[in-house]
Amino acid sequence: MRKGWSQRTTEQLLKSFDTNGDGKISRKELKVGLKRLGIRFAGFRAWRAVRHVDSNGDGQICDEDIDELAKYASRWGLSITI
Ligand SMILES: [Ca+2]
Ligand SMILES: [Ca+2]
Repeated sequence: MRKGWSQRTTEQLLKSFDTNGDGKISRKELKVGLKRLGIRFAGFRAWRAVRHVDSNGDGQICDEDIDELAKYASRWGLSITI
């Protein structure tokens, strides 16, 4: 885990991936967001992440899942530049 990593900032970053503004992050939105950050294997990571954190199985990351996603995202070494 990197120094200076803050879960709340990560959550805000992840929420900014919600491009259609429905309050949930779809697998596609996550993929696009990760790509934008220059994360490699964005599609694969997005797929794994949604499978891992999606609690109700609708394929979308909603508010209650985003906490888990932020924890999960720390594995990617997300560096926060917002
Ligand atoms: Ca969305
Ligand atoms: Ca869900």
